[in-house]
Amino acid sequence: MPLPGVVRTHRTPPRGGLAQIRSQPLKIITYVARLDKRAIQADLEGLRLAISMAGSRFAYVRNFELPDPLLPETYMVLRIDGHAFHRLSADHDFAKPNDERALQLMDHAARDVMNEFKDIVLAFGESDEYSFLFRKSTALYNRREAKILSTITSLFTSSYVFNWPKYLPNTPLKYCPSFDGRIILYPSPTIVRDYFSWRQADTHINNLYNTVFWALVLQGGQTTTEAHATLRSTVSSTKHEILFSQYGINYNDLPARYRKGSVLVRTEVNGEADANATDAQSLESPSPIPPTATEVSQGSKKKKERIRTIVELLHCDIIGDDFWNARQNLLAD
Ligand SMILES: Nc1nc2c(ncn2[C@@H]2O[C@H](COP(=O)(O)OP(=O)(O)O)[C@@H](O)[C@H]2O)c(=O)[nH]1
Ligand SMILES: [Mg+2]
Repeated sequence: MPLPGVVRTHRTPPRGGLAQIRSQPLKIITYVARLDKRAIQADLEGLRLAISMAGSRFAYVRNFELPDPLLPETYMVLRIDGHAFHRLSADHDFAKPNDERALQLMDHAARDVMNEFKDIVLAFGESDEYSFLFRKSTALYNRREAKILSTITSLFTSSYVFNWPKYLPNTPLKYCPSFDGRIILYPSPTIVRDYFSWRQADTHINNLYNTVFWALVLQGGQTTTEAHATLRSTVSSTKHEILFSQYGINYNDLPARYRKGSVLVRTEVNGEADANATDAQSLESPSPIPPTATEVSQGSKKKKERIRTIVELLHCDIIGDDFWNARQNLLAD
């Protein structure tokens, strides 16, 4: 299609030919101007036609974009997991069995997600994974699954990469880490609790196994194959015994972060409290992130008390009742 405004000459040339043009330049300019306007109108018509064709002929492709709403009134848990972190941890010399710096980096990325998405009420992390619980009635992105999942997984990943140098300053990233993500819906508070119990039990089982395994290899001089064979079919108490009697390690003295994983919850602090200090201490981070505070005005207009909500990092038991009883809001509507 010609560009709007292109002047089409020779369609109705001025009578008198070139001589006329030379003798009456003003008239010719008027003629050209008129011709120009007609061309613009014609081209605009063509453009309108093309646009309406795009609307009618091509727009049907949108019908292939199917809605993907998550069931309302259900608890939503989003879990991300590092892709091929067995390899990534080896390629970047993570300490075995637990790399404090790498775990702190995971906590940092999870905190960034919680600071951005206020409908997340709880997060739990271990190893290369993090689970996020949304409040039951969340209407985030109209509960569109792909939108929620892709946005949060990508925010977590970009925070992980962005903050990597703060936690592992002497270990340049060799390639791009990535995380997969899934959303699981749970119909009842009991199942939500069981989900988080499952993840924390997994943390304990893995950590106990990995701690003994690497003691056998790094201190005991066994090959990895031998260490696996040593541990095959052993129960928990035997692993504790090997650790204590052969390596002088009391499992319960290991850092709570390794044994219990990381728990992120929102905690209210009043305006007088030093929210940053609380946050920094709990984060145990080399460069703590200032918390994004949700400020709520309370009381009369004259005297406003500020309630701030900070994301607090804990390494506590979440299988028993105490944690949940103290935070009834987590499973409320
Ligand atoms: N050395 C070390 N490895 C870790 C640490 N955290 C995670 N990993 C590795 O990451 C893996 C995570 O498990 P999984 O997701 O099943 O494996 P993936 O499929 O390779 O990501 C573990 O098996 C470890 O190899 C850590 O702190 N130190
Ligand atoms: Mg993984």
